Amino acid sequence: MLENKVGMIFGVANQRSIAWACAQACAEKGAKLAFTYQGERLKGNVEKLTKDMDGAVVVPCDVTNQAEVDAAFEIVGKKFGKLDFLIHSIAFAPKEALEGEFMMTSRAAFLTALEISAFSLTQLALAATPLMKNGGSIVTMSYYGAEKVVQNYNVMGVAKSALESSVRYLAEDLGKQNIRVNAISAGPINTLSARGVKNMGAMLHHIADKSPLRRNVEAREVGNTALFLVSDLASAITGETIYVDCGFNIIGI
Ligand code: 1JT
Repeated sequence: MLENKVGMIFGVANQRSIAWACAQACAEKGAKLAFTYQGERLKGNVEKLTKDMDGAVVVPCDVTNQAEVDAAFEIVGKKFGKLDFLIHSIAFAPKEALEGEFMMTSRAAFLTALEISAFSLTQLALAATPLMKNGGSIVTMSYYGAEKVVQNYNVMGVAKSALESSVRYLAEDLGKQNIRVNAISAGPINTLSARGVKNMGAMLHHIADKSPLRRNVEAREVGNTALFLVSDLASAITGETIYVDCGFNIIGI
C-alpha cells in the first residue's frame, strides 16, 4: 500500500511510543522511513528499534532548534529525493503544569507547551512541503482535552486546541498542492509521556468501563489509522480530527 512512498516519523522515544506504532504499520506496508530523535539520550533507543528496518535513516531533530530541523530535511532530501508523508507525534509540557489548576500555568510552561506541541507542526509542514512534490500527507496526534476539560491535562489541552486548529489552517494552505493534513485524537495510552501523569491508572479504568467498546485503545490501532491517513485510501480527507478512542468521545452522561 505504501510501496515507493517515503515518510518521516517524529516522536519515537521507545518501543511504546505512538510514533513507533505508526512507523511499524507504515513499514509493514512497504514505506521507506526516516526517524528523528530529540536529544542524544534517545538516539540509542531509536537506532536499536530501527536497526532491522530496511533502509531506515535516523537523524537528530529537536524542534526548538531550527538549524537541526533544516538539517534533518536536508538529509532526507539528499537520501530519498522526495517526501510523501510526515507523522508528527511530539508534545511536551513541564510536569508541574499537568496537575492542579490550569490558572496556575506559568508563562514559561505555557510558551513551552505551545511551542513544542503545536507550533512544531507548522514549522515541520513548512520544511517538509518543498519535498512533497507529488502531494503528501501530514498526520499529528491530539487528545480529547483539546475540546473538553479533562482534569490535569491543563495547558496541554490548550496546546492541542491550537494543534487541531493548525491542522485546519494548514489543510487549507496546502490543499492546492494536494497535501493533506489531519489529526488523530487518540484515547489515553500507557506511553512514556503518560507515565508521569497523576491518576493515569484510574483514567484508563474509567475508559475501559465507559467507552462503547469497553476497553482502552492500543498504540497499534492508532498506528493503523495513521497508515490509513497517509495512504491513498484517505485521498479526500483533510483538515480532520479523527477519534481513535473506542468511542469514548460520543458518550454524554
Ligand atoms: C504530554 C504528556 C502529552 C502526556 C500526554 C500528552 N498527551 C496525552 N497525554 C496523556 C495524558 C496526560 C494527561 C491527562 C490525560 C492523558 C506528558 C508530557 C507532556 C506532553 O490528563 C488527564 C495529563
